[in-house]
Amino acid sequence: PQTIYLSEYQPPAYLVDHVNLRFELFEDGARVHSTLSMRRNPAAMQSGSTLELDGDSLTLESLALNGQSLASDEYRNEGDKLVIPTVPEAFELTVVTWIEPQNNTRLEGLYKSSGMFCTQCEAEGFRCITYYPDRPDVMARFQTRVEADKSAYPVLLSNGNPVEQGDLENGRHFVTWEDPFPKPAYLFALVAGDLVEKRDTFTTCSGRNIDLRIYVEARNARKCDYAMDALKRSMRWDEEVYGREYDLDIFMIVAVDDFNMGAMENKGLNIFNSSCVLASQDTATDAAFQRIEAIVAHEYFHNWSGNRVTCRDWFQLSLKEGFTVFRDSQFSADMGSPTVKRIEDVTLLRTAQFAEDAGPMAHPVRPASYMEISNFYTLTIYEKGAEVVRMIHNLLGAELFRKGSDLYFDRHDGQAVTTDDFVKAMEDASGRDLGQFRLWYEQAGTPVLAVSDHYDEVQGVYRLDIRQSVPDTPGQSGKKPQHIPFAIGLLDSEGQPLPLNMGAEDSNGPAERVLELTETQHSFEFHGLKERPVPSLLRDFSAPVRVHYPWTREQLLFLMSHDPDGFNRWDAGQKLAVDVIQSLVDAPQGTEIEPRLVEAYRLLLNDTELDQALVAKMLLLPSEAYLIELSEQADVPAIHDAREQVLTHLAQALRDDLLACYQRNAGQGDYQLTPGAIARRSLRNTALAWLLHIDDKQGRALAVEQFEQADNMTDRLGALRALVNSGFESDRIRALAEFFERFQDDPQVVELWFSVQASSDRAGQLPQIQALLEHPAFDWKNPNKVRSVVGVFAGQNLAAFHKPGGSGYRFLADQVCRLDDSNPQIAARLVSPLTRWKKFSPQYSSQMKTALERIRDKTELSRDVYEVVHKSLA
Ligand code: B3K
Ligand code: ZN
Repeated sequence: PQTIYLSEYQPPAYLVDHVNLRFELFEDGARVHSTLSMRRNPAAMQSGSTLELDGDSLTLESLALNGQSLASDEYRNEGDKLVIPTVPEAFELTVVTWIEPQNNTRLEGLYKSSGMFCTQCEAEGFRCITYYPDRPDVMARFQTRVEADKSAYPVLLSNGNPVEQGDLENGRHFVTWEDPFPKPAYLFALVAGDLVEKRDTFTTCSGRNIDLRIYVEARNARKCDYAMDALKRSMRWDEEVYGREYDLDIFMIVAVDDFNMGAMENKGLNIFNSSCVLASQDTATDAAFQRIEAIVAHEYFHNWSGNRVTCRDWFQLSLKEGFTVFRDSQFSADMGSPTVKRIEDVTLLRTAQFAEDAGPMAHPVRPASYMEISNFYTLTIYEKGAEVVRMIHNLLGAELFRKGSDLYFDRHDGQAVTTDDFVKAMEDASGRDLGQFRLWYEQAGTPVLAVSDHYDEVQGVYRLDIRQSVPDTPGQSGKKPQHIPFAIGLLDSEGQPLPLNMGAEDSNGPAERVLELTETQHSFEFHGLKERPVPSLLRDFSAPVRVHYPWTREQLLFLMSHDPDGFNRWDAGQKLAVDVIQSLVDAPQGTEIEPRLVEAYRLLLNDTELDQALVAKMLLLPSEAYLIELSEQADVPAIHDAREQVLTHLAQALRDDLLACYQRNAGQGDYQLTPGAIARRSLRNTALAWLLHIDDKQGRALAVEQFEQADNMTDRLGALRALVNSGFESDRIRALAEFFERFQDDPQVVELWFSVQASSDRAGQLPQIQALLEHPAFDWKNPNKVRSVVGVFAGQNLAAFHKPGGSGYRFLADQVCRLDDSNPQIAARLVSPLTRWKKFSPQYSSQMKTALERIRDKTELSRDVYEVVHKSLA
């Protein structure tokens, strides 16, 4: 496969002003008639008059230029390109292609899912529909006529507004849609199916009434309310916080069962993976509701950050994704608890994005090259990209940031632009120089801050010395220091914030400062301190960096109960737990477990004053994945055992406190989705999990009762999970069977059922995983099912996956090879746990490498898997 370079970007040679599409949908295929009004791009760099269009898996039926059919020697069909050597300055091109959506297992372009037709065109799916300059900097107005059998496909949708509809011969009908906004082809969408619609309206800030519709299969009609509510809140929020009003008369969401990603922001017609939009109290967990709220918001926010202003090329993907993730996380923070949202975002970032940034696929937020763009929908583009925008927000302050975003939308409305254009708008609006800051887009790798401190008793001066380094990553070494906002505070021995006086004469300095690091080495002095302070570093995780500071357990315990920064309070607890667990890895049997950790958790369990949502988060031990990420040469079973040992010890020592916590937070009144109610459910389910972890009899009775009586999925699943992970084998088997029996007709719940087992080291050992793949409810063609068994096993059941002997690795390699032929995008994503092979101790890494080689040697490897495997082995 070829590598594509940002440095080789050239503007398109031809532009498309208008696209007229007509789809004839049939059971054995679809005929696509496309008429493109094109003209030479005045900004084109190359001379000549050759037109090249992209195509993939298309059968060309006819081709005409300005109404004249082209003879076979007037064009070349090169498989993935259609080349017309000579075209006029402006012309109309008519192309007819035949495609087979019913056989499309890649789920890119037009395909069928549970009997309906739907599309996924980002990044390069439109070329699977018709020949087209399939690149985001070609923006055109689309008119789309969809024709299909009326009884099988009563609902026919595309982007924009419906302008005409009617009946045709043979029981067929059509609807024509017109999208007034020029858009790149990746935002095109079409849906045809037997769907019911849930309607609502939204009145915009300028008083326009928008027709809102969610389309689902009839059986899901009762599962749309939450998404609709989230949509309306998102629309209001984007008006209030960003001044962005919706622009079409109608906004539609469609739920689709077979979908490679979470959702897609097609103009006016968002298509969602069912699991990211459908929810009801009895079928969706609190986490699922929150995910739905975030994704509905995310896709809606793309209407401005992505659609009205789009990407010039795919190297700029973070322009829309990083910014939009930042926007949706601000929204979620505003809807619930900001601290908890921050903890969740940072947990994902530090566990998975830091790992990506330290592995063979590490790439900058704005990559310089790729083979397959689908592989670059990564945590770095999304989550690190969002952190970069967040730092700009914090450096500028909310007001100037808003000025900057207004300028950006204003200046670039209707254009396809670059991350640099975004930064420039922020600079121009604020007057700040973000020159060095731009390195965040160019340099891969997580910067490391080595911090040490010194206290001069006589002078009353406390000094922080900070050394910055950015690690080498594939293809990049010798990096420059980056511009890092480093938020800090200092506490006295009572836990009171101290004024940060940076000059000897200062007094009454602020309690928190953002130190701006721009050099390799900085020293900061704080004056007028009567005692050695406790530092609170990188408050609220002000930058996506690793901080190394020689924390003592006393300091961490102190911060855990005193830091006014909620995030750092949580983080101190995590650091302490990490330290305790790490000290047990490979320690002799019977090594004492830090008694102060137990006491800290006891305090937490009984703390009814502190925000319960924060308490719920603080009680969760750092995950195995995070512990692996922090270690040099991970021995997963050893890490797993050490963590289990701590959990067992805590549960035994705190048994009565856990029971009390459970009772105190037991179900009260109606199910609510407020942060307080969510926190209560989280607390009681954590307590239950811990009690069952030590096979507590009373805990077992509570779990069985909760499992049977629960009026919501969070509690039912919490009880199921606790039972499944306990030693009560007959309860586990019975609960799993009952759960399946009850919910077998609901695919979203069946996915939960699969993943509870696949993530459990009791119910998810390899033979059990293999049995799940044979289960009648499992379906290789459905990405959610594949993820909930294979993905969850390799990504969350780490001790089972890394079982000595390498059986887990061989298993994953086999599944990747099997999926590569049908769905390369999903196959490439599944490889990810193997790509980090260098991170593990030799007995594991050599077998992981062997598994990668097995995949490499498969015949006819897709470009997607090829890139990931070859880069990992390089
Ligand atoms: N933009 C889509 C992702 C499409 C991925 C294509 N491989 C969803 C989102 O980020 O909103
Ligand atoms: Zn997005």
